[in-house]
Amino acid sequence: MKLSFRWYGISDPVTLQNISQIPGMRSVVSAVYDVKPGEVWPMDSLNFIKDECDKHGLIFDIVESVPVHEDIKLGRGKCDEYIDVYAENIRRCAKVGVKCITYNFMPVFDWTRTQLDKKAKDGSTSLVMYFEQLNGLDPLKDDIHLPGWDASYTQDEVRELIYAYGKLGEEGLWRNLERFLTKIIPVAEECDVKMAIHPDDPPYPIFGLPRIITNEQSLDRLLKIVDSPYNALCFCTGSLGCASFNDIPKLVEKYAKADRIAFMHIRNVKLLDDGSFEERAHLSSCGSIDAFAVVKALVQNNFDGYVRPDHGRMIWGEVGKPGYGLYDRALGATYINGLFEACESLLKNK
Ligand code: DNO
Repeated sequence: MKLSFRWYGISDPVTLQNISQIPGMRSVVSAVYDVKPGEVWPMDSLNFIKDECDKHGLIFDIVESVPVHEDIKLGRGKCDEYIDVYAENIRRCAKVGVKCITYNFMPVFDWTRTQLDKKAKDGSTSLVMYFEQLNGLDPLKDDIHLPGWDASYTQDEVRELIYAYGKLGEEGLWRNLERFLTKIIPVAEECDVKMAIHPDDPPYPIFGLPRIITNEQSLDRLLKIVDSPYNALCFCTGSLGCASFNDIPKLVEKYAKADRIAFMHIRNVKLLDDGSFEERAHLSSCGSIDAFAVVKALVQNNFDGYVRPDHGRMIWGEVGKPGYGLYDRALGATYINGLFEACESLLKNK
């Protein structure tokens, strides 16, 4: 496996030097953040990230994310033009050595949480999603700004998009994903860049918006749209794992065996009785995900893709981007290294 760490660029309080000091760290996961969805990424910006990583002995070979314009997801407006721009961005990323691009096909919003700084008994804080905080909110009526949502939309734009997605429905969204992938994957193949779709987080509809990358059936359907190793998964244990219908180690085993996982996001969540969840430390005993079983399934299937520790808690007084501080993610990386070392040596000596 190739260990990686997400870096939000030069303004990230977590520096590349910090990242390079984490044992076993190989790759940097980053993106061009100052360009809107649907626009071409300047080569200068990509080269800048690459050069900065080079200086620190790290490799910039994963992008997370090249965002998919809402017109592509809705199959309207300048959809085809935006798909061409997307293809050009794949080519440009490939030019600086990128081998994997993560994206998602979630309508309007990326991940959804109701609070970003829920304090645990030990004083650490983490991201949580409590249904009791969500219920009763109606985005068509209320002025809602949930943490993590793109603040660049006005409330009227959000309402218009929610109506449009309501009309489109799940099958419409699948159709548009198919149109996107059948054009994009041949370019990815040509450029030797694996496209890794991130599952919907959480993997069920929120506010009636369709969500389609949610469970085994939908992952199978997605992979069949274009049956190519370049049409791959970013398997996020925390996103798929916050619904009790997903058996995470079983799914990892299935898709690792089929060689369709390009990128693993490893983190832990604690599922609560009403379906709410809290993000927890990476260690299996801290939450509902069996990280050992996940890593064992990867090692048994000779997984050689990318892995990154995902959201960490805020600990030791760190101030920074919720989920993306240095300390708890570095602990996660070290834990992941330990699991891989143990599983690899157990398997070798068997
Ligand atoms: C959350 C991340 C997601 C992910 C995108 C990929 O922290 O896992 O925002 O980067 O969904 O497009």
